[in-house]
Amino acid sequence: MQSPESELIRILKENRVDFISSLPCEKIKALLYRITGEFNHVPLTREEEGVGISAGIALAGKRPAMFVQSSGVGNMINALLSLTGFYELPLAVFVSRRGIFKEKIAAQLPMGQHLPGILKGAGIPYSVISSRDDFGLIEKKLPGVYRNSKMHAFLLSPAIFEDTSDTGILKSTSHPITGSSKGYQSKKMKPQFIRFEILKIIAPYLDAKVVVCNLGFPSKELFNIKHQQSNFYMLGSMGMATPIGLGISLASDKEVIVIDGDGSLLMNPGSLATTAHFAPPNLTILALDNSSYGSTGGQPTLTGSCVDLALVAKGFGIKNIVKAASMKQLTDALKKHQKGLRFIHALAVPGNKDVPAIPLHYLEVKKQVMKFLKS
Ligand SMILES: Cc1ncc(C[n+]2csc(CCOP(=O)(O)OP(=O)(O)O)c2C)c(N)n1
Repeated sequence: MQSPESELIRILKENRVDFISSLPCEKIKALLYRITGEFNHVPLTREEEGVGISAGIALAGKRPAMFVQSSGVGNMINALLSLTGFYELPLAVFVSRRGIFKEKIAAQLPMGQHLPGILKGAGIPYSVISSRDDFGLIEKKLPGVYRNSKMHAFLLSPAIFEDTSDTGILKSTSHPITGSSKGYQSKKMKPQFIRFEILKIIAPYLDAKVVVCNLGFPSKELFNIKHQQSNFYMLGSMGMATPIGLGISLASDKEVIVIDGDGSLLMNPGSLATTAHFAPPNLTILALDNSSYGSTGGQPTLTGSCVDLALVAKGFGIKNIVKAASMKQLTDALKKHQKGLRFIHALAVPGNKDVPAIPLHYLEVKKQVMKFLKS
């Protein structure tokens, strides 16, 4: 029997889908790996952007499709309604629907569970695909998407990919589509450490500071290296680490350190402009740049090919910017603290440390951070 990945790819090819844009979800990482090699693939920085790109593709007479996580649909709704639906353009959106099957991340529940209601309320047609037995529904609906210029969401349960989402091909570090680094990093700036090692190096400098930590592995790793009551661990809301840190730094005198990621900063880069505008003297943004969506399977981000986050921060108006890759560069960047907003671009090699989940309830985390902020 064919794998579910192969079967889906066959259906997409039979329907002559030309372009697939995606933003990763861990539950469909094997499928995404195949798709990047077998279709014209557009790696996205934010799901909403894919709606625009797909509209352009459709205007040019080609057939677009998207693969996103249920959380990402939240980022797409306005564009789906005021662009795709409004102009009657075709778009098939395949959604990795979280929060409904063996979900370990509590923050996935609200979007994942409410998704059908949200789509229904928005008048976006959808099909629930609970298992491979439902693939017939995709075969039935997909031709109409392109024939009648309609949008349709296919809500894919992680149960479909349960047995195949961790295949050997994913162990490869090369990537078939976005290509290798263009090498903006000089030799002196060659990344040496994975995220976990960088977090260990910087841990002593986090003492008694409010630390807002990016979702996924960064938070789990930080908890296992250095938990303190002033650590705010994100579980969802990708792209919000810097905005949360900015909010705290505006409303409190405490020192704040945001540990953000390249994928997350690229999802919401405008927050660097807002941060530069206010330039809170008590805020440090540490952009942990491993050129990948590390928490969802290591898919490459565009910092590995064309984007230099330090230059992005500079362009938005942040003045105090340091690039760091070695132990000395990292510790120097944290030691030499003049007052003022600073942006530390920490270069890392891709990779996660296999650490246990955070055992604290998220409301307990909130309570501890608020208590610290009040103290
Ligand atoms: C809106 C949205 N889209 C996709 C995801 C899935 N997701 C969770 S973590 C993550 C990767 C984050 O990458 P990055 O910020 O570079 O941090 P890293 O894990 O590499 O340290 C993704 C894509 C999500 N949680 N929310």
